[in-house]
Amino acid sequence: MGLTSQSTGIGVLENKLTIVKSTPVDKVIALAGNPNVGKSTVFNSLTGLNQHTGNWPGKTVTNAQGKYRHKDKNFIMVDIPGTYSLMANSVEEEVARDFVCFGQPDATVVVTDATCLERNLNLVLQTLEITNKVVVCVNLIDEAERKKIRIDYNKLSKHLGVPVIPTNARSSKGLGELMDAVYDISTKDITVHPIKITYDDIVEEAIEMVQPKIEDIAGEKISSRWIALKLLDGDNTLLESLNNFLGFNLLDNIELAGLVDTAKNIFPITV
Ligand SMILES: Nc1nc2c(ncn2[C@@H]2O[C@H](COP(=O)(O)OP(=O)(O)O)[C@@H](O)[C@H]2O)c(=O)[nH]1
Ligand SMILES: [Mg+2]
Repeated sequence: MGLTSQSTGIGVLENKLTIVKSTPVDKVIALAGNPNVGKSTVFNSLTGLNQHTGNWPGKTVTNAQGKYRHKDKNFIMVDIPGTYSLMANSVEEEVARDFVCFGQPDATVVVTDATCLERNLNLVLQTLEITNKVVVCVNLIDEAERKKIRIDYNKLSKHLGVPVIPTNARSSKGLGELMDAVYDISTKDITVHPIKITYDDIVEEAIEMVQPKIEDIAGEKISSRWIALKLLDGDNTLLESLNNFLGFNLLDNIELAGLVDTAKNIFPITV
């Protein structure tokens, strides 16, 4: 901000969400989560008065961005819409999915509710299909303690293959540790090994048919496995966003279009 401020357009749909960075090395962090898990409380505790709100470009969905400094770096926290899934069944889900996938955040924090963790893990697993750079925040631990729910965070972290940090956002407990994990994931070249969701053999074979070609065309900027799943599923809103992100129509590639058709014909599946 001020004289040193600079804006970076992040390609989300046709329009750009403007992320205001103070320096080029600022890290962009997406804050995802089911509704009512304390996402805004985490966001407000971290960013305080350093925030501004607007709408997502072309959408009547509120967007809040805020700045937080941790150690030697600035983090731009982006409060993406609260959703139960990233299946794009609503505008909120579409915006959330597009930001996690095409906004290229340096990390995504998925805030979850410790009192009903299992239900929240759905969004965590969906996010992990799109990106490796994930930190899971298990919030409302005071409520869970009150209900005598005990969670083995280390075990959960080992299972998921990404950091899992317990927090009580209302009292700011654990937020330092949360930002330590975010710092490490977004600034260091650490390799995480997130859990891989494997589907039925028939789906896996279909993915195998189309994934290498997608990787050839789209490179490493997006998860080719996830795009393969979505192409097989015929998810049109995703295709639109993907083509905008890439700057060309993926299925204009005749070889890929052929492979997708063949895979769909051989394996008539809905994933
Ligand atoms: N007890 C407790 N309440 C919390 C915690 N985090 C958030 N809350 C409360 O949970 C409610 C929903 O929080 P909010 O941040 O609006 O959730 P969001 O919908 O995910 O943005 C609010 O009343 C918060 O004060 C927490 O760690 N412990
Ligand atoms: Mg909120």
